[in-house]
Amino acid sequence: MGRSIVRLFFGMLLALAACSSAWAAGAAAPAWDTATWHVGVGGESTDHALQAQAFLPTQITIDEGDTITWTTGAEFVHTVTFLSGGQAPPVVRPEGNMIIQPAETAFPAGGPNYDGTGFVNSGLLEGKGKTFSLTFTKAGSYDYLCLLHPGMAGKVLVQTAGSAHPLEQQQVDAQGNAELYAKLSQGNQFLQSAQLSSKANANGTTNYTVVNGAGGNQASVLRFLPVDLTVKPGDSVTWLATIRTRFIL
Ligand SMILES: [Cu+2]
Repeated sequence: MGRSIVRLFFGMLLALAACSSAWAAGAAAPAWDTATWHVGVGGESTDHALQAQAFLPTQITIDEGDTITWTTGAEFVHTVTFLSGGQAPPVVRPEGNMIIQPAETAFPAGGPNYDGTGFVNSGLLEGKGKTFSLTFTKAGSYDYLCLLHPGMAGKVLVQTAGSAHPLEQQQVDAQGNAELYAKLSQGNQFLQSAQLSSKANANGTTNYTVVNGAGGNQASVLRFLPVDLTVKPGDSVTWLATIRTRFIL
């Protein structure tokens, strides 16, 4: 028993030696190391009320040949989309008596490599833990966005291959967490400062205004504000939309 384990161990050593000599012969060693980076897509409070509609962190610096994997952090829906100077496709489009979502918005397009040109889209990333990866093959500064949420934009700075990274992944994560905290705090301020507005009618009834959420630019509240409202028979409620979305024709 003991001897067979020893034999197995030496067998593995021999196999390793064979592999490394093949490597030394120059089979497939890359000229430099490439890295895979992680960026967050959105985040939320545990009750989903506060949403950060942002890439976390908003900006990242990588090298040519590196890959970014974006991962969603909220039970929400976002896209990771590079327009390369082109027009954003509509989120929805009327067709006959229906409203449809165009395939170019909903489904993945382009990738897995990006050289700064063309339309590259993750498609709808719905729910937490969804991923999208892209490898950057050319140095440059590239803007990207979420097709669904105005103001949800990010930037990738790609340095020439082999350049020193200004931040390591741990620092990128810390930056992303700080940005997430700031946006959720802003959302919480919207929630806490929500005021009930009402006006008295001549007949003695009251008209209340309930706001459909608040915020909308990277930080928002997905709740009717106020959350609870007590009215009397005869009173009326007006719901007021305040959050900007691209769900328009
Ligand atoms: Cu989004």
